[in-house]
Order: sequence, then C-alpha cells, then structure tokens
Amino acid sequence: MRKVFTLTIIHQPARVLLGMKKRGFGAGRWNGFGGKVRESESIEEAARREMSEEAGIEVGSIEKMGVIDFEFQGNPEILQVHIFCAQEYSGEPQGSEEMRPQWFKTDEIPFDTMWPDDKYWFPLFLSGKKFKGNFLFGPNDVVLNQQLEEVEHLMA
Ligand code: 6OG
Repeated sequence: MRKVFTLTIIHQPARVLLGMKKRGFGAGRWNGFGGKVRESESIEEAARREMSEEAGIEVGSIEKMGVIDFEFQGNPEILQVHIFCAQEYSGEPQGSEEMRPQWFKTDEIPFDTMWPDDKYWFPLFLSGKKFKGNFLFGPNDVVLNQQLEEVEHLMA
C-alpha cells in the first residue's frame, strides 16, 4: 500500500523555514511542513493546505523539487513524499499544535535533529536541482539502503 505525503520548505536566499514537529510521526525532529494528501485534493493543494494549517502562512508559487519513496523494514507500506520549494508567502510563520517554525541559515541546517534521509537530498534541494529516490529504514530509523538521482523533470 502507498500513502502520499507532501513536504514543503520555504527557501529564501541563504535561509530555510523548518518546523520542530511537536507530536506524532517524526516528533522531536526538524522538518519541512506537510502531511497526508486527501482524496479530495491534488498533491499541490495538500501542500498549500498543510503550510497554512501548520505554519499559518499562504504560499505563493510552489515548485516540486523531489519525490522520495520511504519504506520501513518489515512494513509493506510505502510513504511517497512529494517535496516542494516555495519562496514567497503571505502572513507571519506561526506555531501550531503540530509544528514550531524557525528559520535556519542554509549552512546551519540541523541535520542531527532531522530525518536521516535529509542530509542526502537537502544539498540537491538547496542548489535547485530536482531529484527522485527511495530509502529503506531499519531499526532506530537507520538508513539501510538508498538510491537518489537527479532528474530533469518531475511529473506534476
Ligand atoms: P504527518 O504524519 O505529520 O506527516 N515525512 C518525512 N520527511 C522526511 N524528511 N523524511 C522521512 O523519512 C519522512 N517521512 C514522512 C511527510 C508526516 C510528514 O513527515 C514527512 C509529512 O510532511 C521517513 O501528517
């Protein structure tokens, strides 16, 4: 079974907006903003909705930068995460029940407190490259296997 998620990162010159996940899946880690795509919406609509719900901001144009399939050993479910970049937004980033937003300089990304896959794809993301890949996690969220490739285009 496959579940589709969004993950959106505001990227402005020399800084990114991340959020500390306060509860649920990935709690205690910095990450972009996002969640599960509902049946009634497109993936991009979900990305915008989650930015609004979790950080209180409305994003301008957004661009899909990557798609990654995640698998956890012993679990048949595949999490397909669509990673978006946005530069412009309106409103002021605000904390929510789920996330505490904070700006990070692009040379001070807190990889040690992020999902272990992030250090693989973040450099591509920051340099504006598009990518797709897959990761297999083992016990304690260790990366057992991964593939990541740069691509010219991603499907909407
Ligand atoms: P909710 O459960 O909050 O959505 N997500 C991941 N992000 C990274 N960087 N690595 C992973 O490796 C991830 N798995 C899921 C997708 C979960 C949020 O977390 C992201 C969503 O934005 C396993 O609804």
